[in-house]
Amino acid sequence: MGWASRVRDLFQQAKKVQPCIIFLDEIDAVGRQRGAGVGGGHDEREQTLNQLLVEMDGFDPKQTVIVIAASNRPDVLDPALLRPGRFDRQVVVDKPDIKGRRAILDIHIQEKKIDKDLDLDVIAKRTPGFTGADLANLLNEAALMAARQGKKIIQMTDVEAATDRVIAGPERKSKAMNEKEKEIVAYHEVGHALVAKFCQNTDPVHKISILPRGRALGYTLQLPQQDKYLMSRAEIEDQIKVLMGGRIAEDLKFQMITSGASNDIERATELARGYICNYGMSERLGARKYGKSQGYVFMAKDYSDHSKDYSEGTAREIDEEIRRLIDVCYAEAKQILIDNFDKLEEISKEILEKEVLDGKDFEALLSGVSSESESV
Ligand code: NHX
Ligand code: ZN
Repeated sequence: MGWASRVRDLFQQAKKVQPCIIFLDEIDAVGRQRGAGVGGGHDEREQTLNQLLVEMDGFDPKQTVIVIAASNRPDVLDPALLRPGRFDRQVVVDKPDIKGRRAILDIHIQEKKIDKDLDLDVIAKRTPGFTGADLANLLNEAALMAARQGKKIIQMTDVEAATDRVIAGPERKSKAMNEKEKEIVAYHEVGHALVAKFCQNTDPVHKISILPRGRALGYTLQLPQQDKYLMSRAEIEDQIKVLMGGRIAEDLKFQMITSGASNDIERATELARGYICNYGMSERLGARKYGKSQGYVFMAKDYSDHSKDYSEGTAREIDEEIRRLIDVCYAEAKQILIDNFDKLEEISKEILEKEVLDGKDFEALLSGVSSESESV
């Protein structure tokens, strides 16, 4: 039986057993705009889509069959699908906010044994940007961490370790690092953390680590105090300064720079491009969009096709402006690290010993109290 006749069959069955709901997941697989495929030859798919359109038209309002579909790409759907009488209402399901994450965590802990110290509010707060699937994965990882230690219940420390793993990748304890490189990593990370500390418009430092994880040899984690949906101009500028902080610290301490800052530089460049080309924040280039993006971001990967819709002269101006913005941020971050070089030294030495500092340790070192003397 072909797919078109299966669609017919599905709707016939639905009418027999009504009231019922037909749920079509990933509707874009069949519902993509017709005639858009390269080279055509999507006959089977078009017939399936046509059949679906026909069935939805043939709906008698007295019938109690409801059709719901889900897609991550509503923008590519055939407009015929979205006409009145078909899928005529769209419900946007965003990533969950802090309350949503709390509620989702509640569901996923049902089938798990957890310690009474597990604070779901704290976990919800520490996981901005996580989807429902990420949160389920987080608790599964936490359960594995607990099991690996022979524990029967999940504790807060397991969730903490699992969060790091989900955000930054698996720990690579076995990765042998020579002393010189460890030192470079330490200064690089503390460079990020100090610039973050001394900029006004950044999220607080939550953790600094020089234990290799995933592709990174070290990382500095900042966490927003609450869910945020907008970035101000000052926040973008400060974020670029923070990203430059790692490279600058290497340079100030060792009078040499390494390839390690590649990811920081890539992210800073993307921020600067967004600032100028998408958010209209550059005074020189004004509030205009530069470049047509067939915007589409899937699983945090940008598959946009950035096509040029400006002159060669403007292209040069954009390149100059990106460079100028990064240079200005670099200079400001450098001044912060020069002014605080003693702290860079002190905290880098501390992290070389401890390997991980949390936000509290970092703050304590900054105010000149060591965490040990505080806890005694
Ligand atoms: C390499 N890795 O590729 C080595 C193993 C500068 C102290 N030869 O900036 O680890 O150099 O603040 C996502 C996340 C590439 C994608 C991290 C792609 C890191 C990370 C290169 C620390 N922390 N760089 C950093 C780092 C490297 C890299 C990534 C990524 C280092 C730096 C990676
Ligand atoms: Zn870095």
